[in-house]
Amino acid sequence: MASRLYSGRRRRFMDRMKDGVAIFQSAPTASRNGDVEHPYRQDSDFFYLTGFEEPGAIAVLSRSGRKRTFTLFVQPNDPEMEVWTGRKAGMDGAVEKYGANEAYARTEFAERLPGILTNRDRLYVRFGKDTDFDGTVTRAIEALKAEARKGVFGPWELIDPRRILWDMRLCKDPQEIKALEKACEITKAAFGSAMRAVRPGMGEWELAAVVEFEFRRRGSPRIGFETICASGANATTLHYISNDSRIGADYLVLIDAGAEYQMMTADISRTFPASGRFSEPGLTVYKWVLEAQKAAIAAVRPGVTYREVHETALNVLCRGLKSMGVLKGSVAKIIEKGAYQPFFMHRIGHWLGSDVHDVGAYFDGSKSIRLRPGAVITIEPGLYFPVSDKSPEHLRGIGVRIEDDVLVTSKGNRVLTEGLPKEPAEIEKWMAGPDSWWDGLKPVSIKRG
Ligand SMILES: [Mn+2]
Repeated sequence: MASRLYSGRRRRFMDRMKDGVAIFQSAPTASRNGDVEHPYRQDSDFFYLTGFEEPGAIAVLSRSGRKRTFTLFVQPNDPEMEVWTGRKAGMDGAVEKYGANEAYARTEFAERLPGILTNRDRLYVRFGKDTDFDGTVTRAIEALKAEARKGVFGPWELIDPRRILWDMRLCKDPQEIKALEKACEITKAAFGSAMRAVRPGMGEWELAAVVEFEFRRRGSPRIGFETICASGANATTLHYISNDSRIGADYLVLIDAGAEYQMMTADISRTFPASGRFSEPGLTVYKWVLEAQKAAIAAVRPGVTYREVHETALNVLCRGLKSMGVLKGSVAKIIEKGAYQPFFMHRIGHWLGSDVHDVGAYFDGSKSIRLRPGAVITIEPGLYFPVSDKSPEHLRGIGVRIEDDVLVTSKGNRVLTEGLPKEPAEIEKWMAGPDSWWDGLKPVSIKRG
């Protein structure tokens, strides 16, 4: 079943490539310390085309007229090693489970590559990630060129396959959307729990643990990126991940986190008061960010440029900065001079998918790209007032970001993270909810009835 999904993607990739060979490499393993490795996660491109999650693999796609083949090089079965590491797919699994036409041991790749490339015009390959792999490929090409007098040639054209693949990955297929919906559902539940679990005086690390605990127990194998749990002035650091301060009673807490599910990650930010009640001046800042976020979401539809969505939010934020007395002059002038930049220094959002900052172009030449149905974009305006004399005194230490995940549909958009409170009154009501998260801990992995 699942293998059909990946064979469909391979077919669509090969439809777009010219006659030739395309080679993809799995993600490398990474040493952590001693003989311990970091948890393994497959390369997003490799997974997209193969569904194969083991390290030490290479996929070869070949197109020659109407003939198309898929070859996998994998780690062979090794009963002695598998006592330690668990069962591997091996060559049989590569064929039976992953739909390869042929499968070989990874160790045979260098030896077989010249044969694979013989008299093929084009090679689609990504260089620059692994010098051993790069060397193997370039040696094979040079070896074939050395045989020119025998009528043998190797690929003349080297093409980066990401040009095709990243365009494919930008517009999600139904299975990707389904996985993303589940990732969003898990992430929403975790944020809901965190809002009810927060207590003044608690460590940011503990609140971050609540979020990740909810991710894991709801079936997410891993986080999509490091959890940001930033209270008070820490929220003015965009990618604050040390999560090692205590949450003050009058602080706002900014959580930016995402669960991964079937290799797709959600990415949500919410900002809420540790006390459960918003207070000034944080509330006013919050309301402006929320208005900007809603305006930007409303602007998301096919044909609109990324830049237009960004500027929709930017306009509202600049009106807010003016209204709060942070900046003076007309909104047009504020934007022209970039006077808002100390307080809003990032863009409206990014493509979302298998990578949190997902692949796909933002520009077509020098022009901002137009949104296409199937693309998923985060909409995450923020206002940040670092503790410095650049910020007005009464706003120092306030950081607010509100982020939802928005699918571009044929007619407009669908917010995949819909339903997680973000209106101030909704947040307060949710946080005052009757059941304490701490008392209500029950397993979710046991199905009853
Ligand atoms: Mn984001």
